[in-house]
Amino acid sequence: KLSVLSPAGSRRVGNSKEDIKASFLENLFFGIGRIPVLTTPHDLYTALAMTVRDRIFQKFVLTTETISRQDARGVAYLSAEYLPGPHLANNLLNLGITPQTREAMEELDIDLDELFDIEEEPGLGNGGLGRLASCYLDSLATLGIPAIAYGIRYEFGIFDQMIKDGWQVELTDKWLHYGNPWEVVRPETAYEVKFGGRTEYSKGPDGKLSVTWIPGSEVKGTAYDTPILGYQGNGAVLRLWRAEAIESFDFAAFNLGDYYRAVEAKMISENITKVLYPNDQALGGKELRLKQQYFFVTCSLQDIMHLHLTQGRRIEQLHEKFAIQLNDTHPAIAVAELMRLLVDVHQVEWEKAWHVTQNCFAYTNHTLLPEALEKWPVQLFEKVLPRHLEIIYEINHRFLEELRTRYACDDAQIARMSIIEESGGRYIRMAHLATIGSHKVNGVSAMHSELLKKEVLHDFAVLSPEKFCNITNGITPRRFLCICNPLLAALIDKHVGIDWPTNLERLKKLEDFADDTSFQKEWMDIKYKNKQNLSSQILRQTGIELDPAMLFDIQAKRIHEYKRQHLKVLHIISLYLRLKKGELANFSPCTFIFAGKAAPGYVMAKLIIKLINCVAELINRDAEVQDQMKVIFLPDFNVKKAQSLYPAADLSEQISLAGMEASGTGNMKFALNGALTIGTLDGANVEIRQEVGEENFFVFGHSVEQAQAAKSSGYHPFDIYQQNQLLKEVLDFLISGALAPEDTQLFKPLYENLLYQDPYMLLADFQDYVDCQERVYKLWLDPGEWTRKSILNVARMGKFSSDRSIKDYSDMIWNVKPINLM
Ligand code: 26Q
Repeated sequence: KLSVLSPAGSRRVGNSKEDIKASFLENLFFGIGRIPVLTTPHDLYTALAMTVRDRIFQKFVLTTETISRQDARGVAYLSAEYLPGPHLANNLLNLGITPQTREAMEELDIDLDELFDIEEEPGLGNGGLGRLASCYLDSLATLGIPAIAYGIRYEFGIFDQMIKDGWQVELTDKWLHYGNPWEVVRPETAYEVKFGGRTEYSKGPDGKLSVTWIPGSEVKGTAYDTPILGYQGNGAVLRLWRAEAIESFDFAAFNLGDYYRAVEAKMISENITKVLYPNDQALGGKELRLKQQYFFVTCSLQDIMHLHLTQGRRIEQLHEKFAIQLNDTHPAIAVAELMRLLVDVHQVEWEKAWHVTQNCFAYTNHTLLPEALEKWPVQLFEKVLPRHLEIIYEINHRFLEELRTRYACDDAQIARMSIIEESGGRYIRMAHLATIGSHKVNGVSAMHSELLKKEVLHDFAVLSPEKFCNITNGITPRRFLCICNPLLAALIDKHVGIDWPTNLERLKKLEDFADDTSFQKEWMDIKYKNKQNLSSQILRQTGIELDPAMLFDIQAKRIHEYKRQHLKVLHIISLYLRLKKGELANFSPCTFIFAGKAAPGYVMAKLIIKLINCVAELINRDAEVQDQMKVIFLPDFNVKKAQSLYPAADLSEQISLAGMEASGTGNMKFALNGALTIGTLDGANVEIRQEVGEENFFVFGHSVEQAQAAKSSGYHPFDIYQQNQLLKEVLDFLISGALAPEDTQLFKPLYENLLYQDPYMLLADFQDYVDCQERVYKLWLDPGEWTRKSILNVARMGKFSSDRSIKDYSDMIWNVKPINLM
């Protein structure tokens, strides 16, 4: 008899200033239960979050209702990582109630921006891949495509970064410390997860062989739901799994009456979702990581099957109702797990099950780096997932048989394509499992998708070319323009109308104003204000004062050798040395800002952070260059910090060695906020340059082909060092003692790596980079021309909306459509 509540007119979901104020006060009283004098700023934040949550739930319940009524085909997005960023501002924007909420708070003497500042963001990812998943969920919700995003509710997300003495120090993330008002726990939505043990074969009464997996241990995964509201309308859900102990899971211990060991094992079982692995380009092989992956995959697949079956459908039709996307290989065990659930649990025949599996899954690859391709030692697999190893062997056996008979492949090719790597230890190649088990495989930029077919998955692409496609990454313009750059968003509203956040191609209209000097003036003023705003944040955080009139040159991303933050450092040192010698003729005063975390075990990346801070220390203290340059390392880069960096950038650094960055998405966020890009022909840079026009993009460096040619004909960085006077001076400066007087050898490892190996070819690109920067400084001297290019960049970024990406996925891979809100 319960029908969906539609509390129209109810204060609890009313959208007027008065309604919001009334429910805020109610939540403060009934939801927090504090007397006024004891109310903390955090209480105010929570009360407002509760106020917003009520309004989200109203919309959310309606969307869910519509989806189930229409029996629509939907998407299940499987990702080990999400980086949603702060929820409050985003939800206010999507509900369309930011202005009246601000006023309601003002009437209570509360500054809404201060409440925004209080929110701890969920750091449930490392970087690009996790943030992409969140942009995609935002677009799925906005477009009204039925979607559930599945993942892991890490108790400790990505570490907080502090800088001590110039070195990165990691602190544990405590995002749940004050509770999380945005999620609801669903204790009745929980599934059992088995690990280890062995398999047993038995013949049933019908003579069929059936397999039983007798686990060594078992845990339970409980669902935690966060409703994700789309812009002005629909909703999707982020369902994260938390590992919990179940009674009697350590059978052996219980039978022996070893109570203490059983309790200890209980604690161990809850470890599975304790912490996010902070590596962004895999350093795999860890048992707990494999358990995390399997844990969230089986919970998600069991949940999908449950949803499917409770709608009264047959299990053999699963692929007709669900498209399941694998965000990289982290959830690739899903291929074997779905086969197990279908064959062992639901007694579906192998061939039928395989048809369902292949038609459900599609796989997105995010990397070409060989060291980042996930592979698991067979032994470890056998220990943790014995039944899955058998299933993978069977999948592989059938696949290799087909290669032999249908495609007449030779042994060498069969060895190359096998799921099992046999040379030098036996490993399971997760990319092969994902590719074989999917009906589509995509790369994340045009260039990356081509390289994927040419290199990493070449054999597969030759045999099944129709399986491969490209879907260039995108970013949500709601968070990365409306929220982070309200002044620019308002200016755009005024000149192109208000529907650009969901039709980003509308920005084209800005081209009409690119030459308009009064528009240029407004554009510059906004950039200046955004730079002022960032400067005051940096002053608060680092004590360093910046001049917003300087060119703000920013590189913000994970610290990685392939991303070449140290190339930027070499360039800064070169400028400094030339300035000191009075050799720098046309230079524009510059503030160089770095931000990003290094994986805690990545020694070279941490040394690069130390190097940046040593260079900053030297330059910022040198009175002679005070008006010319400043260097900042902004600690603890996360989504919130990112939102104040992008709008303040004049120049965006996208300088990875060509062929290394699958796509990049920071490149898009900077350009959408009016930064010009200096970049290599790598990842999505290629497409950004194509869109904004070659004349509005600073390109430099070796192309992929040139880099490969240089490497195969024998790359000798030492020769370049000897031949380039400036470069030699810069590199020698690293070990001169000027940077680290107390330890002159500190940067020797970096120095030697560059001179004798230089795997990412910094030396090969150095001079071209320096020359290209000179062109940047020359343009900066002409503010009108710079601004014209900045406007054109924004105007031509339409392609990079994640709405476009999601439409591409929907048409090319998922075959799904928006629900009908009728
Ligand atoms: C795997 C196994 C064990 C431990 C950690 C991992 C792991 C975790 C995260 C491996 C990789 C990642 C993240 C990768 C990532 O962020 N890749 C980036 O994805 C972006 C979105 O497609 C691209 O724009 C970037 O170019 C790509 O580097």
